[in-house]
Amino acid sequence: MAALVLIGLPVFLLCLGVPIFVALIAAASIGIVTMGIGSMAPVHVALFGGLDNFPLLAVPLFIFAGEVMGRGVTAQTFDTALTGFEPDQAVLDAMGAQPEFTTPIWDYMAGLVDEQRVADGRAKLEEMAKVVANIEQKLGVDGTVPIAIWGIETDYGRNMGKRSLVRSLTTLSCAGGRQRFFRNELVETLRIVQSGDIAPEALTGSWAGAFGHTQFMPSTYQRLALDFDGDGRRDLIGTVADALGSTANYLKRSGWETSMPWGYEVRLPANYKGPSGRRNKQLITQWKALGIKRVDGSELTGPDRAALLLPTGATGPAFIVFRNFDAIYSYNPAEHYALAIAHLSDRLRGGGPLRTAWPTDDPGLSRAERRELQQLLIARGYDIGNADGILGSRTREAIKAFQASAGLPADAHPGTKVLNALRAQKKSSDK
Ligand SMILES: [Ca+2]
Repeated sequence: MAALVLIGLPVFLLCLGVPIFVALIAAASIGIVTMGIGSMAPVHVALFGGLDNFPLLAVPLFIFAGEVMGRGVTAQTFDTALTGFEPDQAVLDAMGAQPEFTTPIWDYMAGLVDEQRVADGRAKLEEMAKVVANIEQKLGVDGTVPIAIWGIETDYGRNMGKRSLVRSLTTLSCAGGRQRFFRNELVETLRIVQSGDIAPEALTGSWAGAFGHTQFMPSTYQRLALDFDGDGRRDLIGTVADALGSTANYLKRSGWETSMPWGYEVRLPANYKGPSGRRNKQLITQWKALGIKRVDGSELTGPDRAALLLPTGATGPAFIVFRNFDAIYSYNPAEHYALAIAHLSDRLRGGGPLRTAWPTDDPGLSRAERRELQQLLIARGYDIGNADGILGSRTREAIKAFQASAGLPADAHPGTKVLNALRAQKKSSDK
């Protein structure tokens, strides 16, 4: 009956051309009679929320309310969380935005696995030694991998995202192309609020609803989050131990094999033309027979089934990867991402940089170098805002203009070449 009134009546009245607020009031009146005041939270929200500029959102919000009530979220939770709700246009813009540039893997890796992130991660590994040991003992997962995920997802908790999860997800539940997906995430968010595990005002994250030190989605939280420090709350924002333990639990549930490597860098025989690809698993003996060696020249070892990963074909770094690589991949299904996590975890354990160079004459920049590049551009009078290390369209335009003025190929690539050219010009002008 509740769903019928909440959904059916306003939609029916709207079809007849009745204005939205009249339809809602009508539903409210009948709702009060049939369901009691407590269930009228969605009406309250729809009528008194900040929907002035988005009147059409009242309808999906209303439909959503019916769904929420059926899934264990109380009217009080809904009302408290959503009264005064104002849609966030920036969130819709972020969802609609296309990536501006394609980033070559050498740029991607240079920014994600730079010396600063390695040094910070090694310090964190020491600081969280007890948690890491617990992860290895209780979950059987290599503790450096959740630390690496932490470092790459939020720079060890520095950038967890400041957008209200409820506001972002309510906006995406009512508008845009993936409403069904985001409605489910919103329901799970409201259930987190209702449980008291994380205070609503602390529940902030990315525009798409990922939150906490390692950026869980709310539905993932409900499935996999652990109270790893044992204080009675699963708090992935306020408690690093909970975030790391939950991330390790994610890896475990994704098939992590205890005491096994994710993989390692290898060296191909000359003119290698054999199979490759993450899904193309073969016996390790078959890879050996093709002449593939570890990068230090030793024989391949590890689990039986392995794949050969060639991110830039036969000419760049090559990797033999095992099932644990797939577990990392499942955290964020992109091979470049999984490789950055895997490589950073090796670096945290004391390993060095990749031995094989990427096939480029213009390698990528660390975050410190990106900021330096921007500072040099600003010093030359280019208006690119702050030197924040984010290489957006203004930085690219400035690079292109500088390249043209310096007689370089104007490819706008924010790499080592343009940085060195800027450094050289500064040196000569400093004299
Ligand atoms: Ca806890």
